[in-house]
Amino acid sequence: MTQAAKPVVGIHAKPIVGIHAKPVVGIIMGSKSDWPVLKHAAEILDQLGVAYEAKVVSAHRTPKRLYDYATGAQAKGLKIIIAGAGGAAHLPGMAAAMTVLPVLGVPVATTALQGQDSLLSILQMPAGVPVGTLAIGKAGAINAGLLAASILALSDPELMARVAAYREAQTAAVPDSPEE
Ligand code: RP5
Repeated sequence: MTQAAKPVVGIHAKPIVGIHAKPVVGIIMGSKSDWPVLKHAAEILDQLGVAYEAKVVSAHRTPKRLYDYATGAQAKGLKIIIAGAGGAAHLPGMAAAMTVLPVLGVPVATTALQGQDSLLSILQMPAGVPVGTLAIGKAGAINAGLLAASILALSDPELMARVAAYREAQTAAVPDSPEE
């Protein structure tokens, strides 16, 4: 029997005309304890109106769940996987090994080595199976969401406009003076 991954959150899609109702981004994480970091990717996708799903998929604790998720991702309509993990952090690389979808890896800081272990583990993929590696922690999760949206926007002009508007709002929010 297939070991189904229990969703942490379901399918989030803001009612913006033209977006996909089905998840196109799969956010996976090695542990529920990674969610405080990975939720920042989810929040960006919410803001940009990109439908996603988020699941706990551990490479070492639930290897069959990972196999089923990665091998089935393309067929169920996912376009990009964001994979976050801490420690040895083999989840992004293992997921990438089992799908040709782009995999964006987010290193999660754990207490022992502050995420440098995860960063190097995710980053140093041998040639042939890429993982697009983001920064450690919250910044990496936010950028994974933004990068996923930019990739999807290549074939979705309305999403491209929303990504551009996000950037413009960000620029407009930067004060001239630190005392403003
Ligand atoms: C990794 O081990 C997870 O990605 C998490 O970052 C880390 C610790 O997991 P827990 O012990 O908190 O479940 O697999």
